[in-house]
Amino acid sequence: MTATYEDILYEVKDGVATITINRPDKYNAFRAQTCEELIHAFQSAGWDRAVGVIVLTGAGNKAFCTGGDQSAHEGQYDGRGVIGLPLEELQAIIRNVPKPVIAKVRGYSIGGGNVLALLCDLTIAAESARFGQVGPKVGSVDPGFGTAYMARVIGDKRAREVWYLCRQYSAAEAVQMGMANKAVPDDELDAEVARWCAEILEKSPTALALAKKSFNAETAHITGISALGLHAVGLFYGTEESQEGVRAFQEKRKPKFRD
Ligand code: 2NE
Repeated sequence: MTATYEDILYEVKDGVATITINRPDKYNAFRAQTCEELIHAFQSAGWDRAVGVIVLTGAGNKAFCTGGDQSAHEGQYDGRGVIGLPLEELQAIIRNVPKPVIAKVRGYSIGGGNVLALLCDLTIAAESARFGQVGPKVGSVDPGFGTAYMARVIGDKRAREVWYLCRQYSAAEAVQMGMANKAVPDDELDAEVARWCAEILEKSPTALALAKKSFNAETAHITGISALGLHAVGLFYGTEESQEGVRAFQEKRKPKFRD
């Protein structure tokens, strides 16, 4: 069955499934429907024997993904799940598909979008890429894979800096801190990712699946932290403090959290 998607593009070619978030006017932010479609596409690619590697990317050159769609967010997002997004399922499927997933990052990789890139097995970035978290600037946080797993990937002190200061980091800085594997000039990104895919496709699929599952096993407990944390975030979204963060972003002004 071929699925019809509105928010994403899905293509399988020469053993590579490419999943593209296709909302460039929203800097590829995800709404609930985007998450549902991504889950479906990852499930299709994950169990399609013709697919050996999955690439996640964003349409256009402005952004890979900028997290939850703030225009679909008024105390909650617009779908199911404790925060109105099936985010736990989306994060889980990226980890659970028995194939390497590569994040191909151009432009902004921000907020919940950066957590998706973090969860991919590998990240290849264009030099234009900008990485960062914005949750505490907009009354949110991703307290599970966004925080605890990030600390596992880039180190505890660095992860706290990323979340507490909400700065942006260049592609070169992301490589230096271990948030990305490689940075290349923008016009070489597609070819570089294709080379990584070709090398992976030469390897034993079962050995790769076992390697991926064994890497994941060590951080499997974060699923519990995430479930608990996102329930708390669902409650936080009902507060004036969180809603001030969303309003400030929509009104393009600094939030007044301490009034
Ligand atoms: C991405 C960034 C840094 C870009 O900044 P700048 O200054 O270059 O552009 P601007 O004007 O902020 O954004 C350009 C256009 O893209 C839209 C903006 O509203 C703007 O639209 P127009 O005014 O031109 O019409 N845009 C960008 N990101 C959007 C988004 N996520 N949703 C809807 N529209 C978006 C800057 O825009 C930025 O910092 N964006 C962050 C947005 C954000 O708050 N994301 C959610 C974080 S929380 C999250 O993802 C999350 C979580 O933490 C926990 C659980 C689940 C989700």
